Amino acid sequence: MKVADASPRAAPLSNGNGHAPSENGHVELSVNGHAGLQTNGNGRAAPRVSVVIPALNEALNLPLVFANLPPDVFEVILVDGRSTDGTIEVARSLLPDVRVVSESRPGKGIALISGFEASRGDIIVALDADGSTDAAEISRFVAALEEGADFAKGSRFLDGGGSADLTPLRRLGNWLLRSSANALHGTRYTDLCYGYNAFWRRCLPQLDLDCDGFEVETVMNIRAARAKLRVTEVPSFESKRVHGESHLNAVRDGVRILRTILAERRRAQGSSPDGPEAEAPIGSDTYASTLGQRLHR
Ligand SMILES: Nc1nc2c(ncn2[C@@H]2O[C@H](COP(=O)(O)OP(=O)(O)O)[C@@H](O)[C@H]2O)c(=O)[nH]1
Ligand SMILES: [Mg+2]
Repeated sequence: MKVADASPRAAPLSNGNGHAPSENGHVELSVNGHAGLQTNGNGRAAPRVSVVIPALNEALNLPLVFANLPPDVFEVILVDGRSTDGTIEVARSLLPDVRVVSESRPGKGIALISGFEASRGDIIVALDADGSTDAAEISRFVAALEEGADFAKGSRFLDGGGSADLTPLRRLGNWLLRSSANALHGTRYTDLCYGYNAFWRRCLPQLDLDCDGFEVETVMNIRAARAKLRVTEVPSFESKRVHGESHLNAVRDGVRILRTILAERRRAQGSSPDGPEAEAPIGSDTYASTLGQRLHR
C-alpha cells in the first residue's frame, strides 16, 4: 500500500518512523490486518490498533496526517462530516484501504462515536485530521496502554508536550474548564479538551458515549474517571492546524463544555445507588500513572 507524499511537511521522507521513501516518492505503509500477526518486545501478540480520524473538509491536511501513520496500524477509519472538498477521495487516493464511515448527524462527538463503534481493533486511537496531532506519537499512547492503563489521554501541558495551536483565549478557557472538571469530578488532569486520546476497545461500554460536539473529549475523560478506569496522561505536542480554519467557536463551545461538566456531575450523582448525598469518591482503586501522577481519587 502506498501513501502519496503530497505534504509540504512530510517531505523529504522518512517520516520519523523509519519509512524510507520509495523511488517514486511514495511511502510504503501497510495497514489492515498485519499488526495482529506481529509481536511486541515481550513476545506477546501486538494489539491491533484502530486509528479513528474525524474529518470535515480536511483534504489539504490529510497527506501530512497519513504520512506519519506508523506502518503497523491495523486499520484507519476516517469519519467524514459530509465534506465538500474531496476529503474522501483524497483519503482513498492516499490510503486505498482506509475505511470511510459517515456520521448520523453533524458534530465531532457523533463522528468519533461512529468511528469507535465501527472499529475492530483492540486499541482505539483518536486523532485529528487538521495536521495538528502527529500520528507518529501513536506509539506513545499504545505503550501506555500496554503498560497497564485502560485509557491514555494526550496532554499538551506535561513536560514533553505543548501547543502551537492554542490562542490565549483558548488557553485560558481550557484552564478554566480543566480546573472546573478537576474540582467537580475529583480528577487531576492536566488537559481536558484535547483531541488525541487512546483506550482499549473493551472500555467502550464503560465510557458509554452519547454526545454530539466538541464536548466529546470532556465526556470521555470524565466518564473514564467515573468508571474507575486506569487513566494515564501522555505528553503530546499540538502543532498549528496546517490548512483551513478551526470548526470550534471558543465561546459557544466553551459554554457547551462547561454545561457538560455540570451535567456529568449530575449524572454521576444520579447514578449513585444511595442518591446524591452518598456519592462515593471516584476511583478508589487509585491508579498511579506511568508518569507517577494520580489522575483521579
Ligand atoms: N466528521 C466530522 N469531523 C469534524 C466535525 N467537526 C470537526 N471535525 C474534525 O474534528 C477535528 C478537530 O476539529 P478542529 O476544527 O480542528 O477543532 P480544534 O482542533 O478544536 O480547533 C478535525 O479533524 C475536524 O475536521 C464534524 O462535524 N464532523
Ligand atoms: Mg484542530
